[in-house]
Amino acid sequence: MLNHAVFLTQDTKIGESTARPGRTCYTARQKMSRMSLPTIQKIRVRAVRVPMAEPHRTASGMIGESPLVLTDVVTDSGIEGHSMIFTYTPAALAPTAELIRNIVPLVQGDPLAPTAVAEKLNQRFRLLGTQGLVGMALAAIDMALWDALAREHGLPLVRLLGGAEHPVKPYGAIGYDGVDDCARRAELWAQQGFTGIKDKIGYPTVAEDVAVVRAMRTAAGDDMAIMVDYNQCLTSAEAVVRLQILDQEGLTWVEEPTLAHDYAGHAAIAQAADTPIQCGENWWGTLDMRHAIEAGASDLLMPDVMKIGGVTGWLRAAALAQVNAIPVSSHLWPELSARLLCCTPTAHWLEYSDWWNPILRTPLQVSDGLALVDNTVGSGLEWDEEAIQRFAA
Ligand code: SMN
Ligand code: MG
Repeated sequence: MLNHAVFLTQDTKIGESTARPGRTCYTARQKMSRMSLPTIQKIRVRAVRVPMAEPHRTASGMIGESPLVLTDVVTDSGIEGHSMIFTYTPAALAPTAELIRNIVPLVQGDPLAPTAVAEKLNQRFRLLGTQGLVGMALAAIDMALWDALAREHGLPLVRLLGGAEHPVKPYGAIGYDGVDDCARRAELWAQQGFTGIKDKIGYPTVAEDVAVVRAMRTAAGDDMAIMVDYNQCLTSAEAVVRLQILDQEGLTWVEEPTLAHDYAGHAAIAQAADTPIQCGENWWGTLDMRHAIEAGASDLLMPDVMKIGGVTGWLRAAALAQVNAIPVSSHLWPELSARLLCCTPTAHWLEYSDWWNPILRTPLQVSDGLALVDNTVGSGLEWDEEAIQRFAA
């Protein structure tokens, strides 16, 4: 129940009660929450470097560990909301954490109202821009605020957003690991019941790309949905040539064949290829997404909950996808993304990843090829404090 939404209409002030006496009985806690919104009291920011069991290789570089910034918003009602930001490289870890800390004074004392805070912070950073580290810092705060708001109401995030939990379809990730390793990993995902896998390609020749795809097909079976990801490594002209060959392989999508922000280049590739083009993990905010849709750059959409602007950005992206009738998949953040996909009208695939499990007490569970969205209160993040201390940066 989003009582505060009632208070934020134009003709009522925050904290002003609109309850009509005698009509409804409220508990003391409900009365409190109708009286006033909790406010942001403090924000704790920590950096960790979480080791990965195996490095993840792509055509555009390797991820050998997870540099994460953990943000905890504490309200004056004693509620804590958590979020996690992935900085890809340790070089960006300390600056991102510092940036979030520097933003704290701008929101301290503000009501626990994520979309209002997002509007305010986006306005504050208009001159600098909200891409890059600024966007990541704002998303850290947004995601933690939504978690806190759900906890404040004693609700799972999905229910706070008006949805109902249900299992979502995950796919497993495979790196740029060559024919034998990719086939072996494809078989492992199939054995675990996964119905989709995504592999990194962009080998020196398209013949090698095809060889890897065929080896995975043989290993995983004809029913496996196979996606491939070029991680932006081709020119659009090269991509047109390669995709016309890959069109024979029955792929579910080809991801980021060229530079993520080359919408015209992606549109040309999408025109030339039959296989759906998938983009989105590098779009900063819903305006990038709108430009990509308008350009015809992508047949499918996969916003990244951090780069798209946190939960607030995701909800807007989901609405944009719905009015354009385009399927939406997720990128990393499996716990939060699974919940958001439950509230996304055109939900498609969940990208499964266990990279951040070492610091989570309740990582996302997958059973019989489905990711299970449970009804725990909040957005599904509970810290393993001992592990966080061990991996502190
Ligand atoms: C990816 C994710 C995380 C690190 C590097 C690359 C990616 C994906 O492109 O789609 O998972
Ligand atoms: Mg990708």
